[in-house]
Amino acid sequence: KKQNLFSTFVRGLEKQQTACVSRQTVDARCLDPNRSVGMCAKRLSVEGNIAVGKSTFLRMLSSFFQEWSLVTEPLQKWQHVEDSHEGMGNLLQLLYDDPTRWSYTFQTVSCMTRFKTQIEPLSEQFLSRNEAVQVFERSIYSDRYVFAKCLFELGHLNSIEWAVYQEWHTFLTQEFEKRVALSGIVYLQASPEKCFERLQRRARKEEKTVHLDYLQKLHEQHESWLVTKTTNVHFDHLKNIPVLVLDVNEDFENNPPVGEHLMKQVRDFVTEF
Ligand code: UDP
Ligand code: D5M
Ligand code: MG
Repeated sequence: KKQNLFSTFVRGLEKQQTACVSRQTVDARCLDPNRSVGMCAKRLSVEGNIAVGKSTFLRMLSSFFQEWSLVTEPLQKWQHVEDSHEGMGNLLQLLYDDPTRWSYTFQTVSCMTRFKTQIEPLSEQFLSRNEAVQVFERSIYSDRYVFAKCLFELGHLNSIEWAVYQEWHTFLTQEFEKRVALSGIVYLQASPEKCFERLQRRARKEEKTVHLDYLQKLHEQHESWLVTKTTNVHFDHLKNIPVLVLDVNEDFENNPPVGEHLMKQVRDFVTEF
């Protein structure tokens, strides 16, 4: 079953690659030898712990920067995975109910859906703008350097699953390197306690069993990857990527001056590259 998922995934990627290559031939900005293929737009990911406020932040970006393209996390796809026997399966629920059984499967599906969204071709109309900016909620990189790594360290991925995962993640990321590369990362940083408070307020049914200590572990993974940079990353384009760290402990959703200040920081960050 895992193998089937994987071959469907690779076939899907191949189809999308053909579509994007033909689109790129008509986009003059992509033909500029100084702009690498797939980097026709400035591409950012918004990273951060569960319930820190990423989706809220993307909604705010979409109202401040109406021309930008915002791509939210494909969460609904994980909640409705086709199951030929049972109809639909909720992989997020399965993951939290039995992480040791489902972590590897979850990583294949979450990474596959993120790959698909990251390599999705952009419309010519969008690319022809003076400033084409695309923002993703998380990325194939946080999948690996935050979640998969954390689940391995917690023992929910065994060493064989972790090795297999890393092998295909490296292979696909290298194959699609320019198409999945990002120009920058915005890291929404808050204490695990603040995230836990927001997680409880949001009360997503699958996340009832998420405890503070899991958020603490994920927080440490984000800090090692994006702040202290002690995580060993395997891709050159990711090693020196600009990172904007935004402290979002203070409520920005219901506090316009705080929200506006964050938006301005993103605006300045984007104009830097
Ligand atoms: N939230 C909040 N204040 C903020 C940002 C978010 O109260 O400044 C709330 C938001 O309304 C939601 C919860 O925190 O109930 C989690 O936010 P979101 O779903 O955006 O987090 P994500 O998991 O996407 O990071
Ligand atoms: O993230 C949505 C939910 O999905 C949250 O419960 C974390 C979970 N998630 C996202 N990516 C992964 C990976 N790769 N492994 C395990 N769990 C994951 P939210 O932060 O609420 O937008
Ligand atoms: Mg979200």
